[in-house]
Amino acid sequence: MRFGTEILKQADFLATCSQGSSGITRTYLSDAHRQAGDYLLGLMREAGMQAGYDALGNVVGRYPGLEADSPVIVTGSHQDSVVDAGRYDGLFGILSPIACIKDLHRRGVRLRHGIEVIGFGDEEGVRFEVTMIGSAALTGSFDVNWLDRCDDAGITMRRALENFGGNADAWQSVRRDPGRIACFIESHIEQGPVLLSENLPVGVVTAIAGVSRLRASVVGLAGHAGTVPMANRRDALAAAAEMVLAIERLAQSDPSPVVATVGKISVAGGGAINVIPGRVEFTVDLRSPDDAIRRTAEAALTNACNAIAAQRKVVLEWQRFFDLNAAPCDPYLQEQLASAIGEHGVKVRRLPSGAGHDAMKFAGFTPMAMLFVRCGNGGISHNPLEIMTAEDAEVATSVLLRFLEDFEPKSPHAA
Ligand code: HGY
Ligand code: MN
Ligand code: MN
Repeated sequence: MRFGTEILKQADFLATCSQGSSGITRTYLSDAHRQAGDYLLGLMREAGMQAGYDALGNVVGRYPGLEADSPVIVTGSHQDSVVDAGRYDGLFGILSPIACIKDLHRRGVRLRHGIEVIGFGDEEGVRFEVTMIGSAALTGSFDVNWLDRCDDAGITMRRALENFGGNADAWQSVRRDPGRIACFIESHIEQGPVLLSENLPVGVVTAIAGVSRLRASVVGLAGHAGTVPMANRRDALAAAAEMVLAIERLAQSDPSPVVATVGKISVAGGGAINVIPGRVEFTVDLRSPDDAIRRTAEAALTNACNAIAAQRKVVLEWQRFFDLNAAPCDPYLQEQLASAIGEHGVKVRRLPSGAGHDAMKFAGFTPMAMLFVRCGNGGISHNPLEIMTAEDAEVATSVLLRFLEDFEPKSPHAA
């Protein structure tokens, strides 16, 4: 194999770049981020690229093309992870293009267009609860207020950047001119069961689901667990629990493809075994490939929770802190990916992405496309059981290389 075995070995090393005592967790601007970033820079330089960190800690590698003033192909994915993650989410989309360029460099081949590979420092949003920081900065939607957001230890993003060796004040230098970019393409594990169930190694993404993220704060009345009669309680956790189940029921009953997840819930101060919880916060992650359906679902779930709050006499406040519309993938690029797949004798399967990706930030900024690669274990992801094979890594990387080698920007006159 030209690529697959090596890529999985590299992913195995990157899995050791982790914080905490067990599992894989690599958050933005952490020591683990630095360790993984340094390793990726080494791979990029070995592949003949000029490589370094940008002001926000993204890893950037460049492989110049024959035509210096032609727009570049940008590819890549995120190097951060969720808590207790798998080892391929994001990273495959950085390692695969590096392997492509290493192959071109070995053969002494330069393509017409330059290629830029980016390892985005944050996509999951674990540390500062804003996601896709790197791709947002590249495409002009970075919010300077994010620099003042604190992590759980009270460290601001600004301070974390200084500690990392970044430069918070130079965040605008990360922004790209869309006129200098021919397209953005991201390779990523599917994180779902479709390719696995149809026994296909790769697929072409048609669109990425839109996502709303909300934080609910439920305020009741703390009290003595032993003395307050049940009928007199305004128990914030019991109210939140009823809301969580109502959200699940609404998403389950919605005939359209809506998914809703309450991923975090906490009692203020951590709670105590003998105190009726007075204040609870929980998050909602709501997704649909159709933005109108997502908006309707969001109204339905907030109304249902507001009704529960009224009935239980607790105060419920909502804060929507993240909202990204569904991102269609460029049809022309989908065609180019499809022909690269066809040339490998693989049936072309088009499918939507339920998971969010950095590629979303490029929609409307530059033509964007995604290549999915099969993952095993039922397609599980955001879980240490996430798995892929060297054979599939091989096919996906070979398809990406063919896409890069054959890339022709869509002519302005093309239909
Ligand atoms: O949440 C997502 O869909 C992505 O993994 N950040
Ligand atoms: Mn992820
Ligand atoms: Mn990902």
